[in-house]
Amino acid sequence: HERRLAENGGAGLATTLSSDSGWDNSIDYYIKKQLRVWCRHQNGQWELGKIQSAVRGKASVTLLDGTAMAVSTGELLPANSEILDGVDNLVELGYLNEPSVLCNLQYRYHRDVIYTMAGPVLLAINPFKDALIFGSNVIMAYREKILDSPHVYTLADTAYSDMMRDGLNRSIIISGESGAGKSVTAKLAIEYLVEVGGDNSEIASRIRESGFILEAFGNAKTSRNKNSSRFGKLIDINYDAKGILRGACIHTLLLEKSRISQLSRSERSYHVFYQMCAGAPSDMRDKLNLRMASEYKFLNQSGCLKVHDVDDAHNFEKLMEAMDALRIPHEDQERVFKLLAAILWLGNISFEVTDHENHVTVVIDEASRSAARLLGCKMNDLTVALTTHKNETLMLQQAIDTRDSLAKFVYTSLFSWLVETINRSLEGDKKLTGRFISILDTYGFESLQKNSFEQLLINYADERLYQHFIRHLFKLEQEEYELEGIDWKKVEFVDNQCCLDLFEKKHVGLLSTLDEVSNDSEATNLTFVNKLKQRLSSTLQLIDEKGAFRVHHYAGEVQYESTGFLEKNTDTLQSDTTLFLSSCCKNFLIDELTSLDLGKQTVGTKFKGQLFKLIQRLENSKPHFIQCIRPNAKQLPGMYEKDTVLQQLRCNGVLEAVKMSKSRYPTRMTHQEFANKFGCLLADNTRCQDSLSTSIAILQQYRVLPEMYQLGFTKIYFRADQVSALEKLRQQVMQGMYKVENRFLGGRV
Ligand code: AOV
Repeated sequence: HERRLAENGGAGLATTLSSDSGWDNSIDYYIKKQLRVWCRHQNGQWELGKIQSAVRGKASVTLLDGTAMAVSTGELLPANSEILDGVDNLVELGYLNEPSVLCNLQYRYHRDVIYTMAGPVLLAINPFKDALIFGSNVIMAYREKILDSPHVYTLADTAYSDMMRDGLNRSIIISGESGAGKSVTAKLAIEYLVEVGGDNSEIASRIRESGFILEAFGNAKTSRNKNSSRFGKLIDINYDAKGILRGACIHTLLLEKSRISQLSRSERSYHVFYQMCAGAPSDMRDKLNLRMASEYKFLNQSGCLKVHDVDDAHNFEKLMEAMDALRIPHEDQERVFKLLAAILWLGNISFEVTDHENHVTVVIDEASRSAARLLGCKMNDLTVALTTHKNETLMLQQAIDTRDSLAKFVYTSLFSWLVETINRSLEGDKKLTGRFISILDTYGFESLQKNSFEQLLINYADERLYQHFIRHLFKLEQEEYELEGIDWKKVEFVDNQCCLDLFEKKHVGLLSTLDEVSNDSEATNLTFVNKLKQRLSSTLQLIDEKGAFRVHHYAGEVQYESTGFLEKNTDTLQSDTTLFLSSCCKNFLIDELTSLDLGKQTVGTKFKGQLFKLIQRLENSKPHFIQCIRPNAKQLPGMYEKDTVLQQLRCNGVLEAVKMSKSRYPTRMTHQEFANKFGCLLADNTRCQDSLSTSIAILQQYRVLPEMYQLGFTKIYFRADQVSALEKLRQQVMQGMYKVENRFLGGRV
């Protein structure tokens, strides 16, 4: 009876909440045995209790604290028994309803156990404090299997061991909302993978230090995360055939550039600016004419210059050390800081209106002089570049946009140069070949008060990754079962293909529409909105005439303000500014910079291209998934907000993955393989001609329970651990320890 209940209860979240078939009939059983149930309060929270009596849909329940409650039986759900409190893998839970899952994770979280397996997926709940479960000693313990509880180290170890066993590349894909802990988790995985690769301490330390540099240049404080990655990255860790670390290579996804010139309230620009302003030694300050962060408009506009518990000056020292560790030459380092200071001074440049048509000229002051000097150009060239376009004098707003665009261009080019430089340093002595484990850490889903083009791209990337997740965990497997004609109850999951089509469809998708409008020089934001109107779909909803629209993402609905989309997508000023840079600069990285980013593609198309390349790399490897969860919105330790967790569990597909692994057939072999391998277990006179009949004879003779396997058209599918007993027997036969007889053995294997 309990098993039947467990099967019903394990049928997944949606079903358990709407209809727990079998549950109604078993309430008497729960009363008789005084088993625990979940009881929903009026405030929506679930609490544990025991049913005392139930009549016509009304139950009287005693909660664990002794309080009596009268509820409708619809507000009750079966709870798992105490022995299942805090299980390592959610698959072990008989009931997989929402309160059971939430409670299991909470039970662990309050004991500082932040990792739990959800079938094949590792869940990581952000502790927002040092959980003291990381570092060399812990790595060693996991490596030597002294510890084997769910952990990012266990997952990394499996990826490494699997790669060594079969020689195939692996990937570790880390998802979760902004602030859920993806970057920290990626760092821990890398730490482990570097350590197990032994023996190459030089490369190992370069990989570690490169993370710090990229963080300084690519991370910033946002409203949701004080160290938010504003770019996506895939890092390939490379090993030789013996499993020794050889090098690494980093691929990045578009850095958010608007942050250079525009900050939302209480957010910061990239860490490196504050680090430099706070920590540069005096000779460097003189050379760069450097001031404190509060004196630069690009930094002081948001009213936030410091991050709690972060020592920018100290981090600047660490940054310099990291650059040294990567052997970035000192001249290049100097150039980098010169460009950073130039960007800050650019932001302080102001304009003077010279006529009634609002045409402007640059104010010649400390800001413009410093910017010109640091960029290495003549004052006049800078003035011309900032105030004219195709020989026409610009108006105030255009000049400001040109100035900001120049600053953004220099920064993003600098970032690309840095990634290339880091990659050269991580490449080791030869070109990287051999095996890889790739770790993917991108920006997480964002739904802010005001969402713009940047959020649109970030959330699009998140959709693509979710599709990768469901493709590997559900789609491919279920397709195979269908093709093989297996009797299989389909696991329902949210397929976001519709939303991806909205973005990607040729000619009519969001990105194509945006490009089409961007290419039309007469077009305005309204043109874009009107085009959207014609192409609306079920996942897109237009909100107002100004161009606000809503997209139904798998992770939630987001409203975007389309103002500025066209400009951000085309980056029209780029070719002019690039021309200026290449004509005026002598002693900089700028030669490299200008050659880097000259493509004529729109930002959206380029982003899509980069994203596809990353996904393609992932497709060529076997994936391991980690889902990070943000337990509260305040970034505080010890605070587990059930609603916040639930909202993430409901859309990230994890519970469906558990359900899937409960009913999966993980071991599979073709009839031929099975017959060849285990044919030796049949006596000569029971062997058959064809592999299917041989396979059936083996299964019958050794009485493998019918629910433990399924016969497909070409393959046999087994539940977990079913083949190992046959495997053992086979070995005994091979070693002559077991003789196959021409009769049934009379027992199950
Ligand atoms: P994210 O990568 O998911 O956000 P982070 O990895 O930056 O999130 O984590 C946010 C913050 O949570 C970190 O700065 C740490 O303070 C804390 N944290 C996360 N994981 C751990 C851990 N395992 N142990 C201790 N503290 C942790 V974004 O990059 O915004 O999408 O773009």
